[in-house]
Amino acid sequence: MPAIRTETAENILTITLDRPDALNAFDRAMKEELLAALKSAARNRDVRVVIITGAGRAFNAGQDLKERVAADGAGAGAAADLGTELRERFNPIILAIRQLDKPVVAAVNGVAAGAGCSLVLACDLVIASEDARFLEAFARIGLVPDTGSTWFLPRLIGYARAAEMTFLAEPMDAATAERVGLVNRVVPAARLGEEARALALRLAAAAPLALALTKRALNHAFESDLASQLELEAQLQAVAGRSRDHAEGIAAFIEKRPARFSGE
Ligand code: T3D
Repeated sequence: MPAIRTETAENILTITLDRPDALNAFDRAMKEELLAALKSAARNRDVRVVIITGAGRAFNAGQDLKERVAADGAGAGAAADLGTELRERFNPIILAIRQLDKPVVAAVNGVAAGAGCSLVLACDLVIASEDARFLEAFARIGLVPDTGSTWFLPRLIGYARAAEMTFLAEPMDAATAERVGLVNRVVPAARLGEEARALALRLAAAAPLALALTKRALNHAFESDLASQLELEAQLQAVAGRSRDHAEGIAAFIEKRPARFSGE
């Protein structure tokens, strides 16, 4: 059985992590299927936005610890080279999200723990149900936060909060996550699907090339000094300024009508 479900409609690819009995924990199949879906989204011009969500009551509980124990035999984790697992299976997913030149929205329906929390942090926008919880679970099992958590967390919520969240490994509720800037907005559980879709539709109607170039600029922002970032903006704007979408945006403004962007 596939570990994820995918559906494309109205230029939105929805990826549903689909192992609800294991709280959608990452087994080998889920890692491979999620990476394949993201790569396919990169190639597919019909896809303008990606939503990642979870089936059942959880978003994702991180690495499947039962699969890890089964793979290690009685050694309960001691045998696996987790560095290799990260380099070969988890990290490519995070890089695929950051390098995808389309917005990725996490629709967090429940608990996001371990690498599941990291997955949320890597997305461009996060919309969370009131039931969502965010747990940097790693310290509970004697591990270091991985899959990008140590990179994203201090940038998103500051060092002190990142240290508290990772050292103490206590869940953060949705309201707190919204207040500290870990998520964009919190909505009632029953409305998560429609709110995520409404947000994705707005993104799908925006100029695709402009969003792609904007994501590229934002990706660089934390790494560059002001002068370099100003130069990058100038280079990207030169590209955007030559696009049909820019001409269409201006025409739509003058003609007082909604713009129809093609991505060209
Ligand atoms: O190993 C490597 O490859 C290195 C990379 C590591 C990346 C990581 O993600 S490490 C972190 C791994 N994740 C965790 O440590 C989280 C483990 N889960 C939990 O702490 C809790 O389940 C939750 C806080 C997420 C939710 O708690 P709760 O009380 O709502 O649910 P529960 O009763 O604990 O879990 C429900 C079922 O899901 C249960 O199965 P059962 O007893 O009904 O058959 C539980 O075992 C299963 N489950 C939950 N998390 C995982 C899992 N099964 C396998 N792996 C899991 N991660």
